[in-house]
Amino acid sequence: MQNNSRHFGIAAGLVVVSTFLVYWLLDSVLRLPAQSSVEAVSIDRLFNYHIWLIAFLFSLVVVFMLYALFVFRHRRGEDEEKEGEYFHSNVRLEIAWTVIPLIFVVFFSVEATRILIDITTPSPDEYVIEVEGFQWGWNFIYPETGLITQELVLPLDQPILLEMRSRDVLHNFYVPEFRVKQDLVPGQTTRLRFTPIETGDFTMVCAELCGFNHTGMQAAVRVVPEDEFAMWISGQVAAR
Ligand SMILES: [Cu+2]
Repeated sequence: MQNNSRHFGIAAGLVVVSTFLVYWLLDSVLRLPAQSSVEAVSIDRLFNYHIWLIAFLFSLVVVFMLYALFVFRHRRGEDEEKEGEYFHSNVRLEIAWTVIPLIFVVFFSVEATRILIDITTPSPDEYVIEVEGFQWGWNFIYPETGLITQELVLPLDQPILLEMRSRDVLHNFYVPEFRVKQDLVPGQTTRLRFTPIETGDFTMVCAELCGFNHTGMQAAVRVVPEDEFAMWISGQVAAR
């Protein structure tokens, strides 16, 4: 029994070391795009918790398996009939493997719900832009002026509400740097909220397989300071 807890202690230590190593490896391989919206920060935090949990669960399984394979392997000259100690049930272990996953599941449910509520709650000063998706392109309609463009220009630090409709089949609005994502559903108006926090050029891609030219269904997205946005709007209106 003394020996069992020593083996368990070593394996547990290796699980901890392996968790950090696997996390570091996944974090270096899965480089995420820049965080260019307010929402991206909390979505990435949740994503990061998942990567930690994945690193831990992977280590838990693989370390115990490899430890058993190497440390308890059959050695030359050892008794062929030798078998491990037989035991039936282990109440402490069973309680642990029920309660610990339960804590994780509850934590993830609460945290995910909290973030979902946070990123979908309307803010009072939203700037509304209508989005129309079709096979295979996008129209952006600025309701205040009736302006219709194929490039989505957004004011910096301004909460945006997209009211989205599809002319034909399912499409999906997705700018990787903003993280948020929403389907366009024929016959419905779907809404997407985010606040851009970085100026620059981005690419919006359709993220719902929608036919032959789905991969070409992209649109330029440009985030500019508020005064530049006002100038762009008046310039576009004047040029009509
Ligand atoms: Cu599409």
